Amino acid sequence: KPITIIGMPMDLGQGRRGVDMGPSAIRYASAQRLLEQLGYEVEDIGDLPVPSPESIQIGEPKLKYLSAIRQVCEHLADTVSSVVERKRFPLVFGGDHSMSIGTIAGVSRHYENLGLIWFDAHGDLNTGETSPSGNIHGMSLAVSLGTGHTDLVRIGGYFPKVRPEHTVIIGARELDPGERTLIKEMGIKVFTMHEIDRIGMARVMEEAISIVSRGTDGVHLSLDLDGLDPKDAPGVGTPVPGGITYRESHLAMEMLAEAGIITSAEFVEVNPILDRENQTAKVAVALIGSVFGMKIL
Ligand code: DIR
Ligand code: MN
Ligand code: MN
Ligand code: MN
Repeated sequence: KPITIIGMPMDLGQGRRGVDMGPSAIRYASAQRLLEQLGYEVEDIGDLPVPSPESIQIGEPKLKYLSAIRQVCEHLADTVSSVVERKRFPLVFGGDHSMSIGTIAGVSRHYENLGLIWFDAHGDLNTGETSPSGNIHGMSLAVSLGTGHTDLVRIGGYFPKVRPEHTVIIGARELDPGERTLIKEMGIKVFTMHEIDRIGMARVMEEAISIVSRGTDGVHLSLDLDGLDPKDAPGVGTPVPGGITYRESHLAMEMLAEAGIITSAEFVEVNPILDRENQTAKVAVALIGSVFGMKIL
């Protein structure tokens, strides 16, 4: 399937500068060339506009930049949706994780039941009420499941975008109290670092693939680079030690490629200002290669 790259220089959903340069960093690491070498037809439609935080009001401290995030996510949803309509694979480069509200709103429109893989150190399951930070990048999974501020939940004009039984989280190791409650209430399957240590990434992915493909007609991969260990992916705004290794993350992507289930993907939270020699964007590109079928032999 032909691929369309979309850049989302979103940085309003979190507190550190530089993540708006994530799409440039991923492009600089030669994402398009790698995909073309793998035999794909690739177009890059550039970056969507995002206002700089200096130019707008922060608004309500429990939901920082709510109104601007809603607007840019509506725009991203329409853009992603038109890519799917054109029978192309949407591959979105971020940008902080609040952008997923838009990506998923655009994709889910085209599927009866969308499966979702949330690869992250965090749950992103806060609401304005439970969030310790007021940062919307920590709320985007909750919003996609239909929980949170109505301006966000209704992006794209419908909700929820995904159901908890079609969602898995992989790599979690830092969850807030309200997020744990929501996981229990909704019955979301979470493969924490404990499960990855205990049963290994191969079995985790077998189980994850079976959950997200059961009763679904498409699967979105939302990969937060902070899911990886900060030793392998230092260029992220909220690093948490004890994460998924470079090899484990490749195995996960290779197993997704073999399963052939992924219908859209986004790689988020790459922050080149906090990085070392663009290492994190390079890891993102290597993982993109694996999801799209790159093999060692
Ligand atoms: C924290 C951090 N749970 C919050 N979340 C992050 O602010 O809601 N998500 N960093 O990626
Ligand atoms: Mn995240
Ligand atoms: Mn739908
Ligand atoms: Mn995270």
